[in-house]
Amino acid sequence: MPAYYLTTTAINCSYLVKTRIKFWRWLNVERRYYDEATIQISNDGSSWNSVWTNSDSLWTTDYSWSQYDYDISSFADGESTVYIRWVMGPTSKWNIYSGWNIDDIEIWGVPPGATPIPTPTPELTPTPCLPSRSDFNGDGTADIAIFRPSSGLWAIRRVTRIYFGGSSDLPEPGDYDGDGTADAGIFRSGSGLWAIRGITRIYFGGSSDQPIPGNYNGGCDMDIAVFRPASGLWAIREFTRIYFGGSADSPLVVDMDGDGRDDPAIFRSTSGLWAIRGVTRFYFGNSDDTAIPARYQVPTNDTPAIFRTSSGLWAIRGLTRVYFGSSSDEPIPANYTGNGISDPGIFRETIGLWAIRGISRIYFGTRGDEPATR
Ligand SMILES: [Ca+2]
Ligand SMILES: [Ca+2]
Ligand SMILES: [Ca+2]
Ligand SMILES: [Ca+2]
Repeated sequence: MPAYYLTTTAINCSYLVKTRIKFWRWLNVERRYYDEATIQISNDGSSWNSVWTNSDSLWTTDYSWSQYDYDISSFADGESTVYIRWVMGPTSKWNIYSGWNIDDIEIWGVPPGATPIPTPTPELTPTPCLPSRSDFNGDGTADIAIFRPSSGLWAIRRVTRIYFGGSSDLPEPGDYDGDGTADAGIFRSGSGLWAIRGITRIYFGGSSDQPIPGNYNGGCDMDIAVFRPASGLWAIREFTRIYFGGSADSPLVVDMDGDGRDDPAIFRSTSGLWAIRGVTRFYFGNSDDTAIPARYQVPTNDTPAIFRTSSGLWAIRGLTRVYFGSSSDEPIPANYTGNGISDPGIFRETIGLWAIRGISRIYFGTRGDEPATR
């Protein structure tokens, strides 16, 4: 049998050190000369390094499940893309055994700067899982993408062009099934339809609601949710219904405490109030401003920020103030480079310009298009 591969999606370890992989195994193979069983690691999905390989002198004969634990720090620490694969083969055609059986795969690590790990009972934290909003090909970067309501076109730069949805729909991309790639999805406010391409069609919410998908309940998947300004209702599908904020507020979907779950939040531009439910309240910005929180400082937490349309100011709380863009632009901070950090970027719909600060200026899309990058 030739080699077969079981490969993970890209795992973001950019905020970890002392990274390890743990899993349970039940493996039976001949010695390596006849049957090869290996675990490999890669930062790009094409160049692979060995983590473990079976013995060339002894057969591997598991007779029960056992947990194994390997140090992958030399390839994983601080890396935004880490792929791991289990390889079965090539094998001989004689003496057929069970091969790999694996279960309960976990990535462990510690944040840099934490106190040294005590032994023999290390304090380890699992990697938070962050569903991508607009990484349509799963390579770790937010992709530049537009939705054209007139035809339902989704054009995703260097990835694909598909038709999904139409003129009465809002583009709501995100990884709704948690497989590591963002999915094209739309919300049709007239009927409350959510259609996620290849995954689901359901009705949730109605014509007075704003779509606010996010990852509220943890896991790796985006959760369907709506905000109803008149009553301040947050309805999060298969999770909860709460009241927070009201008609004067812009709903924000943010994870400022970095626990891997988005929290309901509002920006009240009349007073500059930010209220993050159960986390904090503070004042930042004013009535000229649009709230644009994103992961400007670390990959695991959103940082408050505003875009001042009149002047093109980006004010990122506790970090910086820069001028980028103007009143004809839509601010779109996103992880354009794949390091997990959001870079300021703008889409100028009138001419189809995408300008990513310090990185690139390209033309993609045209008048009437809506950006589908998040
Ligand atoms: Ca991508
Ligand atoms: Ca997906
Ligand atoms: Ca979720
Ligand atoms: Ca949170």
